[in-house]
Amino acid sequence: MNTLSGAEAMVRMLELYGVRYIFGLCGDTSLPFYDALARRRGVGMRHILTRDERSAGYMADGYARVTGRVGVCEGPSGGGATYILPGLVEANESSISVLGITTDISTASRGRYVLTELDQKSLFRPLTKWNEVIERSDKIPEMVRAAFRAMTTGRPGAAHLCFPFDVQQGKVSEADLWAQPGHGAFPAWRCGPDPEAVRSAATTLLAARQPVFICGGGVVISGAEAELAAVAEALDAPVATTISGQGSLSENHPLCAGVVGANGGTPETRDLIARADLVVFVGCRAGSVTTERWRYPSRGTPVIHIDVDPEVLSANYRVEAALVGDAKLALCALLDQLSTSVDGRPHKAAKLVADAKARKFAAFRKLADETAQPILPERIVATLHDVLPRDAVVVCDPGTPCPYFSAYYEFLEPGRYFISNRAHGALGYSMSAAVGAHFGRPQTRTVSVMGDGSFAFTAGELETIVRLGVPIMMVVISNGVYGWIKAGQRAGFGERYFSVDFSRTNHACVAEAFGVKAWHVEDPEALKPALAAAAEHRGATLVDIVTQPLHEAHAPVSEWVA
Ligand SMILES: Cc1ncc(C[n+]2csc(CCOP(=O)(O)OP(=O)(O)O)c2C)c(N)n1
Repeated sequence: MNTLSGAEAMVRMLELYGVRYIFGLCGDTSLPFYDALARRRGVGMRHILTRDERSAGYMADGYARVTGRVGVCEGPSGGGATYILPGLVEANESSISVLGITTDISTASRGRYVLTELDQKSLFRPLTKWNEVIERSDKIPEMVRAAFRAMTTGRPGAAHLCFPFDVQQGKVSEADLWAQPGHGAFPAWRCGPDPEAVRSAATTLLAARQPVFICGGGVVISGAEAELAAVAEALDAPVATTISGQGSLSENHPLCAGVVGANGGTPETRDLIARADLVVFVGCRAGSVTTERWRYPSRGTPVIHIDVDPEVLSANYRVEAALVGDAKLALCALLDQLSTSVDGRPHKAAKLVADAKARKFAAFRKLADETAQPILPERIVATLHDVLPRDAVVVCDPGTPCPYFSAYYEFLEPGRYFISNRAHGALGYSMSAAVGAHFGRPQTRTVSVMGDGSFAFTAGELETIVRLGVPIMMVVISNGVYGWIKAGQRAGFGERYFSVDFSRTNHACVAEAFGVKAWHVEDPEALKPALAAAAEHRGATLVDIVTQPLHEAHAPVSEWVA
């Protein structure tokens, strides 16, 4: 019988699942695992060494979002485990398949006050879809299979595997190493909805005069963009999206109404929802931001809801029809049902959408053309749209970037071109997620847009970017303030500004010190040349832009508190 060490078996299992990159940071409890990785150098996975385990988690997340493949990150026991956690939580709540491996002290040393000892299983229990400690080396293959099965089937999510030191050193039979085909990518083993629910949904839809779709992240995760377009066209229905749902339909499709909700929605897009006599939520939780605290649509509006997770359906709205299943299969089934009954419906939705967008973009354009100083966020969005290729991947942090890009940046291709960490919105996500996205789609221009608050959370990864030659473009919206919170103090707390301002940093100088080519821009006329040069440069770039703070801006935000 051929045997391998536990660490070798783990590496081989990940390879069998098609894992090409593993993002992580070293530690003493990881030494056998690193040695096994070292011995597969050049043949197996590539290890991407990060400067913070949080970043490793976010890189795995960004990689998974653009590829649809499981992202993998790793970190050591104790502090490493606590630091990798934010990446797993965000992925889990955003329905993205990310595996986090934390190494651990030996099982035999537990309870003896060994440095770094921590109950890692309990730490991850409420925050992951699947979570186990591997207690014995011979269990490694089946544990890895269980983790991949859980991450990729049903509602995708994150898994945590705790990998103790002695388990890494034990023996595993080579004959036990096999992977379930199809579980390296998500969603796997798709399930379709009850045909009776599909018939009921079709009848309700055909009786509606002005149905509107609101799509969440589930459409792009499921790859249901073509099916969505076909159903919307058959029904002549506008399609709005949540922030995560951007890319469900190309922004230049005549039925694409853009983002709705408190963060990125505008009065014009809200109006389309207010007029609807039926709303269809697809792969969307109908949460507080999307619905502006359940006001748009109003509670009385009839709702059809499609989601892979039955817990989501009817959580916030009473539903006329509940389609439990994968978005692609559900829309396909709906299309089949509709195609037998749709007959010459009046084509008025495209005009409604075009009018709403014309009004929204007229107001935007006026601000984008202003040459005020500090530079307006509108000008940054418009200029980036001008200089970036249409297939650029844009990763946005909370603060100014997320609502502004959601409202006004037009993604002209259907699919995953926009990424933001909408589950928990932790500052400092976008730089690392952009690195991961670059590894997933290396031929594409990947851009991270962050506030100066976010920059300070993640600046250490500039070293990773330079060391590995990752050619991402970074944009820092520099306003010297936690702007989102200051805007909240202005809107709801009598402008009693408290503990939100910080001093301005020259982020271009910081980036240059790491070896990144950088520009510092204060003059609105200098913005386009700097962004264009950064977009064209072949290596990593950073453009630091002194920007109007959010509390003074015309932000597309109707509520500052979620
Ligand atoms: C880790 C974390 N801590 C706190 C918050 C709360 N928060 C949301 S937006 C924001 C301000 C963001 O500031 P900055 O990155 O400078 O962007 P700006 O709002 O100024 O554009 C804060 C503190 C958060 N989202 N994440």
